[in-house]
Amino acid sequence: MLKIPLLRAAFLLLCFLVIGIRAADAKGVAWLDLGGSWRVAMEGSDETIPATVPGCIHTDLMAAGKIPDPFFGENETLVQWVGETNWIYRRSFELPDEILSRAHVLLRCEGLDTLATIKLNGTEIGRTDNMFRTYEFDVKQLLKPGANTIEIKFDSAVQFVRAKEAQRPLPTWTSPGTAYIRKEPCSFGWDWGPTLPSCGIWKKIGLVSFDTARLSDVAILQDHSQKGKVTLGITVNAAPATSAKLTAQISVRLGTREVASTVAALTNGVGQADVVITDPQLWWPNGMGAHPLYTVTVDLMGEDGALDSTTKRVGLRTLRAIQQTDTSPMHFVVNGRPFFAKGADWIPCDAFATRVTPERLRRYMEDAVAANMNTLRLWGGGYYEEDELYDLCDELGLCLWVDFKFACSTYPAFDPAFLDNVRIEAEQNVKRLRHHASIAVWCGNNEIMFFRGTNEWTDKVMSADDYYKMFRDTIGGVVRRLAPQSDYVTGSPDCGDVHFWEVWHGGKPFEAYENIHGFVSEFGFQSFPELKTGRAFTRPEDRASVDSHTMKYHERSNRMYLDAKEDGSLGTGKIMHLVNWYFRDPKDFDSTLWLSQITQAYGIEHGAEGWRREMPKSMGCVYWQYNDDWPGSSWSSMDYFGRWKALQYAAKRFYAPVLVSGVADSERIVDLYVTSDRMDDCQGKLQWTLTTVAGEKLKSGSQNVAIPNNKSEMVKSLDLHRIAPRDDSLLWLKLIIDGKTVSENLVMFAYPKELNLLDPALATSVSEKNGEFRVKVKAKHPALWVWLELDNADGHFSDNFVHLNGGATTEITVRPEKPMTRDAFQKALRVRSLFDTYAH
Ligand code: BMA
Repeated sequence: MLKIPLLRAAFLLLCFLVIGIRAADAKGVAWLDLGGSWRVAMEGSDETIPATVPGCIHTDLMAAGKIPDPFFGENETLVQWVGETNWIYRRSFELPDEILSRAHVLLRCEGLDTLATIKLNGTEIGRTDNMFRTYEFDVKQLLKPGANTIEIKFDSAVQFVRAKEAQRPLPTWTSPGTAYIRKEPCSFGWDWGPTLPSCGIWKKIGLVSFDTARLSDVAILQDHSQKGKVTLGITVNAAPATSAKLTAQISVRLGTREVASTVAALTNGVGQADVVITDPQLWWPNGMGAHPLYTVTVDLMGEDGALDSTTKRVGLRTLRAIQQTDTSPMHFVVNGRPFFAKGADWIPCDAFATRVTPERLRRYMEDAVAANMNTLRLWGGGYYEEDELYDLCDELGLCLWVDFKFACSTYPAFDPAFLDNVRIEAEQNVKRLRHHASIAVWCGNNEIMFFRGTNEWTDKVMSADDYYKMFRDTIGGVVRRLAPQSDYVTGSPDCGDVHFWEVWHGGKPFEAYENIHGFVSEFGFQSFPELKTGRAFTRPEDRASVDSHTMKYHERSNRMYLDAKEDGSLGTGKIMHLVNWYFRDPKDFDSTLWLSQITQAYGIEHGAEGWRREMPKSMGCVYWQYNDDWPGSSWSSMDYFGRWKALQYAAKRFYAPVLVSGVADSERIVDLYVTSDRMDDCQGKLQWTLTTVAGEKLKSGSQNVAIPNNKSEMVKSLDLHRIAPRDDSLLWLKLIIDGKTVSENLVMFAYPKELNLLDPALATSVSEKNGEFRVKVKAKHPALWVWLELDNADGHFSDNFVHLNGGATTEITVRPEKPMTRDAFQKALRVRSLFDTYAH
């Protein structure tokens, strides 16, 4: 008798180890994970290779040595056949009895990319066509005890869209026909990323089994109308609807302390309860306060005990996106307080989404906070991000502008089946994400308003009717119904936000930013990545110049536009045009890369400081773009490897909670501004020093300033006409609060290229403490954009690209990514400034 249970236990243990079954737990819902090792083959071929699930065909082929790394050189071109091919994923699995013995057994696929045909034990159970949806199939009757097989065939998305486009072309700026499929738009290529449309099981897959019912949805609304308390209105849904007596036990915790609890009875699968939280700890964006999160646990109880359980973390806040009116720009309001949105536009951080780890996401989000951002816009051409990203933004106080995944194209809203597919996609993602404190606004699409015509579709536009049917009624309807406390806008820039592209696409200089105002949700300028990143995708000969074929191949701008040049020379030319507009000729390849970054930082700072200065006339600055999905030249402030470009350091300064800045007119009258995003009023001391370019002091002064909260004010006007030669003076600004320098800035009266800088003779000294290095840099003469770099090593730099007055010293802390001896550090350290990028 003893033998059988022992064998059973051994079998179950084996199942656990082999396929990661989470055995039927106390809560009553069991999950048999079908991720892990699969095999994949080209349709029609007997040759299989190992596959990893979740994963995608490109990473499987790379791991098997069947294709080269598409990110290197021009390999992307060589692997285009992968997207043209149909692929079949297969595995077998052992089925433990307790899965099969349950009343309900479902195959749950949280992400299939994209045109999938699923077979279980040889029988087709369904077809899917939307990578953004979760699909479930009732498979109880098809499963058998012991060995079972599952097979998922993915048809080529590239061939599918080609055929659709041939039937009826859709006006677009992107790859023709790709709007016909609900698949990550930018996987077909974008003006910053490669064309690598993949396929595969890109999210979790497994069997869900349960008896009576399980939780199908939990919705949480917040009522802040009464002082001293917040009421959570919680609606619990269970499925299937059953006659069994069900209740939901609801508990709310702050940290480990339970702050409220209640029980709701369910009728026809629905229960509702209010939970009152007294002395609520409010959630605030980064820079405005803390970001406490309350954990709401819902236990679904049947007559015999627990059936299912879920937790959701919520932040107690109201967060609104107020649309533009005649008198005020679009702006965010948190807990009744309007605030200036400071941030950048997020794109997928890898062309292969399945390679993105929670650790990588954490780093990006922490780096946004380190750059004093409070907002990220999750742009519409990527995919709906994983829960981890939203969790991080909740924890860190980053407000999210969430685009639905539609961008730069018309979509077949004339097809009812397509609209229905979109509706379900929107419902599922809104339900999954709506509780996150970080979500400030939902937005139907990116830039499709530019394709909105009048009555009819033409070869250039979609009908206004279809536009509104899809973005206002279908998607907007879902948000209004499922997330009624969130604001929704049909598109960006549909709601009075601004996408300003006259500098990059229009070829104007950075001063053009002065002509626009409001909530600027896109504007940007490209730069080259630094040499270490360049080495990751080029051969030595490609690094002879930024005009080498491979360097241009990794610059994608303007391919999407009419003036496209396939070889990337247009984008590279645009970078160099403004480098030369503001700076002198860089002396070599490496200097060109860095000088392009300095140019980018100089330009974006010009826009950002201007909009912050004029708040509340402008209330948002979200630059394009935060990150990259492959190594190359782009608008990003952090490259594919997460290396900070000069712009990211500049952002840290121009997004500082309190900013000092100056605007000079052609007569050298300089208006000095202090802009505060703080919650409280404070006092500060403003210091200013006028020097020659050689560092000789011409004049200086200081004054105490009262700094009101959430306000920007001009605090002083200096008339330097007589004493400041236009191209031979620099005005150094410093703002001190409570004895601490909170903001420093530099006003120039001429373009940097007009300044005859002297060799600053930078002197460096290094000290080490606990693996961190303190680097002191002293300049003999004014040094602009002083930066540290580690050869062949990465590290975290407390600051970089700083301006140093003659005789001044700065101290930068460097934490190498991998431990380094002091000797190795000193050998790897390079300290340079603008002066070093020119030939002398
Ligand atoms: C914007 C974006 C993107 C694009 C970027 C740069 O309009 O919405 O589609 O990558 O410009 O051109």
